[in-house]
Amino acid sequence: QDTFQAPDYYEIDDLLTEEHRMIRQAARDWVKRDVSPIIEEAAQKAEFPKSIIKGLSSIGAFGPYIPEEYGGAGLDQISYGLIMQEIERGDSGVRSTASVQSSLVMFPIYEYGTEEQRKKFLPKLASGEFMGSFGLTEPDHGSNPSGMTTHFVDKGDHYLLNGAKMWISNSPFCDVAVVWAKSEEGRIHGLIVERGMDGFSTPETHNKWSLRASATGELIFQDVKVPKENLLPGKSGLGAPLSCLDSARYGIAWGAIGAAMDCYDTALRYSKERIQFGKPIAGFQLQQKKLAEMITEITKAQLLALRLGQLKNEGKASTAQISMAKRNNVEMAIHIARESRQILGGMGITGEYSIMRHMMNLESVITYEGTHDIHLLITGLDITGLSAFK
Ligand code: TGC
Ligand code: FAD
Repeated sequence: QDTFQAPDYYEIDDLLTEEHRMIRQAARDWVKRDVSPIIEEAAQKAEFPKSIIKGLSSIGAFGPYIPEEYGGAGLDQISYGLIMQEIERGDSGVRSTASVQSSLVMFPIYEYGTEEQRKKFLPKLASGEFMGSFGLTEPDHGSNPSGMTTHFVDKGDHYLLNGAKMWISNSPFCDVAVVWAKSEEGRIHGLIVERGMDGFSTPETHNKWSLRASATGELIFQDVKVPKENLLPGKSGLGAPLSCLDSARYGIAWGAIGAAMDCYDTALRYSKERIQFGKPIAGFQLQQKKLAEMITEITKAQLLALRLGQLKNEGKASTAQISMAKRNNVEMAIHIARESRQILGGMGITGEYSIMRHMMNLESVITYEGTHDIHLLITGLDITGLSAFK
């Protein structure tokens, strides 16, 4: 890892500000110091490394763009992207933890919460004192969250919540969960459910081959009494959780570049050092084709992410544009991980190198936050005006 150089084939760094570069460097240094040395063992043991929580907070990864008065880092969208890129260079599961905390928990509380909710939860989420999870997916409703059955009933002084969420990042250790559930009228609302509420449990999902250093689990609600002040009043309907996904998907579009960079960098260095048939394998045309295609795809992905960041900063990025970047960049990364793995031959399957871990992680990343197929259909709808979902 010591020799890691971030590929910058098109001098994209020149388009960043000094502040962007400093923020990226701080994140990169932290990943190198506190994540890279421990992450392989954590993944092998399938344990979430709680030791990283403080560091994630210190580099601004919890609420990068949430205003400082609520504990956030008050940064722009490109800084947010660069932080996600550096974290995912370390591990997609670590980036997941940050994505959920920032875009799926802090964002809805900031955007749709009351001032009391903001003050109560955001500073503690920003510092990592509270960890959050986001419950949208259910056992029978993944790509089609509008069909969710988790629901709540108005009981006068509280809501009574019943149902179950599945595949929830951070659930096993979360202090708070932003949960999407239907009212008696069938309208989707966000509720803040707190650990310790009777009837609320968070069993962990075991035996994953992917995102092993991230804790995934369920959120189960059995007659949970949720105080009325825990409803997010600012927005209802499926658009509320989908707008959170816009923010998280944007971060993933950058994050995937980090995983791809790490795989490319590892494969490039290995191929120059590994001698077969009397010369470095980097000198063989088939290996050069792989490496040349990798740097080309990374460069295209960097440009896509940066332009999207500019649009986001201007408040102009559409859901469809974000969706395209998430889909393209994650597919790019998973392809590069697979090609890099081959360049390392047998060594590529070991934990001595990060590639196989990235490759397995990216199988989740290409599925969560909308599957690759769903994102193709979002673009399809955008360019044809015809919905192919239903
Ligand atoms: P559709 O009819 O398109 O939309 C329903 C309503 O929502 C509005 N809307 C949006 N509003 C704000 N922001 C957006 N991005 C919005 N997109 C849509 C829309 O205008 C409509 O409003 P209204 O007033 O007309 O009702 O909804 P649909 O049921 O047809 O579904 C569309 C579809 C399939 C694209 C959507 O359901 C979808 O994206 N499905 C994929 C599900 C998904 O991504 N789940 C992610 C779960 S969270 C997760 O994976 C976290 S992993 C995190 C980690 O570990 O890093
Ligand atoms: P399904 O929706 O059952 O899809 C199965 C297959 O069918 C896919 O290939 C899909 O592309 C395809 N398909 C579905 N509908 C269509 C269609 N209309 N046209 C064509 N093909 C279609 N969710 C949360 O709410 N919070 C989290 O924190 C969270 N974290 C996650 C962490 C991990 C590690 C994983 C794996 C998932 C996580 N998810 C989370 C859930 C994730 O968002 C869902 O897995 C994802 O949305 C897909 O849903 P599904 O798994 O039910 O697949």
